[in-house]
Amino acid sequence: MRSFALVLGLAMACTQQAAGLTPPADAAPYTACADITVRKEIRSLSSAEWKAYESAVQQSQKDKWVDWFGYIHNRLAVYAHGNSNFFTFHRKYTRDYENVLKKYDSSVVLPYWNAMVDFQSPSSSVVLGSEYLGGNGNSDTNCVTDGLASNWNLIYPENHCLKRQYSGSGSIPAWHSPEFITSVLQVSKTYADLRAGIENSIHGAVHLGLGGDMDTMYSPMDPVFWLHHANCDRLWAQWQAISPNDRTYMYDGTDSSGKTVSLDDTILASDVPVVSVMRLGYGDMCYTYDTIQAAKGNATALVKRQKCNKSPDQATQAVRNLPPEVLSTYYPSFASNKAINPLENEMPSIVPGQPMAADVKAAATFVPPKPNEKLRGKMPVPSTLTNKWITMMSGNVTEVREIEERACAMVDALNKAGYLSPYMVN
Ligand SMILES: [Cu+2]
Repeated sequence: MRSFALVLGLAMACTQQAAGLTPPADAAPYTACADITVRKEIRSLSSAEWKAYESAVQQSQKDKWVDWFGYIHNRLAVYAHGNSNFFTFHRKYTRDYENVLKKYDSSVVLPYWNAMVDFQSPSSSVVLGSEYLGGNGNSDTNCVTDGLASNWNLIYPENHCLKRQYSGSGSIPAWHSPEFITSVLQVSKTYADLRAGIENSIHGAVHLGLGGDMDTMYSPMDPVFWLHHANCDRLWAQWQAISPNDRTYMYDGTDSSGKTVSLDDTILASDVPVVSVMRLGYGDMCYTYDTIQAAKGNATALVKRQKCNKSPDQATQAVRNLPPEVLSTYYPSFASNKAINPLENEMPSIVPGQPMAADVKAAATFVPPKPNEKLRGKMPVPSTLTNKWITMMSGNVTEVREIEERACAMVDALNKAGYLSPYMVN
């Protein structure tokens, strides 16, 4: 195994010492990054970007970094899940892995996977296709035999092949829609609200739906983990950016021991304070996301996608036309008549079935599918978390079930209103 000291050294070299506590948003103690890279949705990567990413990931596996990150995650299971450490730990941790990839190729930027747009039929996503991250494991052994992680042999916690075992006998049951996550972004008033809303919904559903290694505490060994966690991190960053003055340093709730969290808590495995990861674009957090950049008006990556797809405004309009009582319960920002803040709107222009831009030929001829009229009022309720998973995640069953009830009630309300999700095309 690669030396642990090297990893810690890398993590520490990339950060600075804490200079103060509870800084207001306009007085960050970390210096602004000279270069800020933009994490893009995986389907937006060019062929060259995809190849560079794939190659760096392969090398990180050969050099056993993948095993190392699996080991760290397993060791910190209780600390990092089911409490306020969830977002802060995983932000630092995914950044550390991205920094490892940059050692192989400094041009590499971690992509994210917006799994919500694939909610109706996750296993049909091109992201889980054999040219990209690969699909379900083999029916006998559950070993993944296609895609980026095809036939990966891992040594932690013992010698094994990378496994996936879709939870719906050969496919993945529906998970959380862009409509639900849009609602979570709009109704969450505190950091703790948002953490509970994301960790217990799409976060858990993707882990459980893919199964195999993703359904263990060494789940980072599956490359899907990083794209999925970048997506969760994006949702936090986007929520912060909605109201940066209040939310950049908003950190509340409790940690795994029940203690109220603080910005000067140390993030385990990296020894940096929480305050150092709160603000993207500062310290070692030299990245942002395409959706945040687009909201600020610098939208090159998104504009490209919108050219061939329907305007995201059309998708949003369908939600805005919901009855006022549904809007005020689930979409308070849409209910108030003010102009829509794109950061509060998780209805992207990516559509199910959309090919990777890296697949130049398929992308050029792609015709976005129309929503299936027969499914009007028939949005599926997202899958729920198992007790086994909640226990493994040190989750709070009451908190999880409350989020699940909200998800179910929202789907009911949308269906009663005769809503047809633009992402339901099958
Ligand atoms: Cu985790």
